[in-house]
Amino acid sequence: MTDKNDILNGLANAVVNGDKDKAIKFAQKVLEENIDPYEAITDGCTRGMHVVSEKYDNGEMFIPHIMLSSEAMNEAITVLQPHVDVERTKESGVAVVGVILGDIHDIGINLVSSLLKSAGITVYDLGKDVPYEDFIEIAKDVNADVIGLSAMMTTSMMGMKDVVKMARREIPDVKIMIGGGPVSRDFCGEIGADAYADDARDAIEIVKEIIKEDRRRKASV
Ligand code: B12
Repeated sequence: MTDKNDILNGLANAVVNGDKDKAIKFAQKVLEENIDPYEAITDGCTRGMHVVSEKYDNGEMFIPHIMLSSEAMNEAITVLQPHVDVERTKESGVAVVGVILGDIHDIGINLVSSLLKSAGITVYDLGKDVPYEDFIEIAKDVNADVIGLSAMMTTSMMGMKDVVKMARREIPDVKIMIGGGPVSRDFCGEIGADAYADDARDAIEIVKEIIKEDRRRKASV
């Protein structure tokens, strides 16, 4: 039996050090010791990534190192994510998600996307650096209920406003949910988006609620 804190600290350190093998090893230990895998993602991997960010801000770490940390984090998430306990929705629903144009930070949206799939939602994940009109075209083609937009930079997040405008014009029934580091509930209100979540688990609950509400509304007309 190993102490939970040691395992979560080990995972965080593996991310900080960009050590893929250790990240996988500690992620496996999380499962062996029945630690909540989502807690390990937030309190292990993401905590490690915050340390990386601070070191980057202080000039102690540079981009090549952050890339190694990102890879280590992704490896750990690949082991942990299938075991995250997500309640499946009874209704079927469709989401189109992606990281907005000019932005290549996709760790967060990958997590949102895979948890949505685990919850039973059909997900079209457009990846990163996605042109605004692609969100609209694909959402139209697949008859989406929700578009999930991610941005990690103060510059790229401004494009969310354009996507909301285009969506209102072309697919007014589709709800727009936004998230990512610099995004906030206030910003969501300012650009006229429908929902904001600061974490993948909250995002799943919001999407389920949007779909439930939509089906209720359609049944009553
Ligand atoms: C990893 C990282 C990188 C990696 C990205 C690898 C990858 N595949 O994603 C690499 C090294 C490539 C990179 C590059 C750059 N980066 Co960088 N990066 C980071 C870092 C350290 C961590 C981001 C991360 O993955 N966090 C972990 C995940 C799990 O958290 P998350 O993304 O926030 O996601 C959660 C929530 O936000 C939410 N969520 C996310 N998306 C969505 C979407 C929806 C719909 C919902 C509901 C919820 C939701 O749920 C997620 C899970 O719970 C951040 C620092 C930070 N503190 O965030 C800087 C940071 C984002 N990067 C930054 C910068 C400046 C850059 C570069 C421009 C650097 C450069 N000079 O080249 C380039 C950008 C290139 C580009 N065009 O995008 C800045 C942005 C500053 C700003 N205000 O705009 C930051 C904040 C660093 C800093 N302190 O300055 N980066």
